Amino acid sequence: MDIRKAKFMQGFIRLTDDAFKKGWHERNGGNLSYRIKSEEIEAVKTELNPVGEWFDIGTNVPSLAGEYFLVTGSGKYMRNVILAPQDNTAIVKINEKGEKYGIVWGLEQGGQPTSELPTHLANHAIKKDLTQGRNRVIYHAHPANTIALTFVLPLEDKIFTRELWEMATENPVIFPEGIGITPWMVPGGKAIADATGKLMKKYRVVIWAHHGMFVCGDDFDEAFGLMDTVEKAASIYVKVRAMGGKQQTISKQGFLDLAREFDIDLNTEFLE
Ligand code: 2HA
Ligand code: ZN
Repeated sequence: MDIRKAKFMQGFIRLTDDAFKKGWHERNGGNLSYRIKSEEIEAVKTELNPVGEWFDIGTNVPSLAGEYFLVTGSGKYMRNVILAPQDNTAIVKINEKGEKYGIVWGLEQGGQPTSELPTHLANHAIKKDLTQGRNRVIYHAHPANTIALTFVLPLEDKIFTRELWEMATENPVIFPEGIGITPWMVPGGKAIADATGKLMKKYRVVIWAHHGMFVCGDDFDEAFGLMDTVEKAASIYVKVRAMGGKQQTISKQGFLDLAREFDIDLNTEFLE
């Protein structure tokens, strides 16, 4: 089967195209990865090349040994994925120690997987374990309102979570565990991967100050929906601040009632 026609590729492409149109991916900003199911890789096996060269991941992910990932390419543009996935994405295989990757498909005009590969794979390893294998998508974008908030709010999980919960009644249902924030860090390496991974053990959304956001999901809809929800909340917050600030909001009791009615495990630490 032509890999470009595979359902997982179609889902991947739809996310990149929708997300570009949302304005979250200027130039080569952002990146996406998907942990391919064994039956999906089996169906396209004849299209894959043998690994030519093994490259260091830059972090250790033994629990991902032997797994295949579809990832965006470093320096490639999200808006071009739909036109030529074979040039702008790659399928990589992880070696048996979880220390190296090899390219088995894509990047036909040359290139490497996303510069944020260490963060993507570290997060995949954490989420695969925490969800008994259900989580398959890790996604990074540069949505403007969320980034704007990191210049005006204290960089604390509790403050971001509470403000963004307040901005839309159903937000606590969508991210009941809250949101993690890292201080500004140099992108692309093990340090930011470790910092993000630490937060991803508790949350499904991590904001990188003055840079962007990482989310995860069992599928493309969940990951895209989570990014969209947080960014929409941030856009409401920006409007509220621009109109002179909150005059009223949802009460602590309101959140507790919501949690009870919707039967969600709300992180009540953030209500204090
Ligand atoms: O340019 O977004 O964080 C890709 C990125 C790096
Ligand atoms: Zn980025």
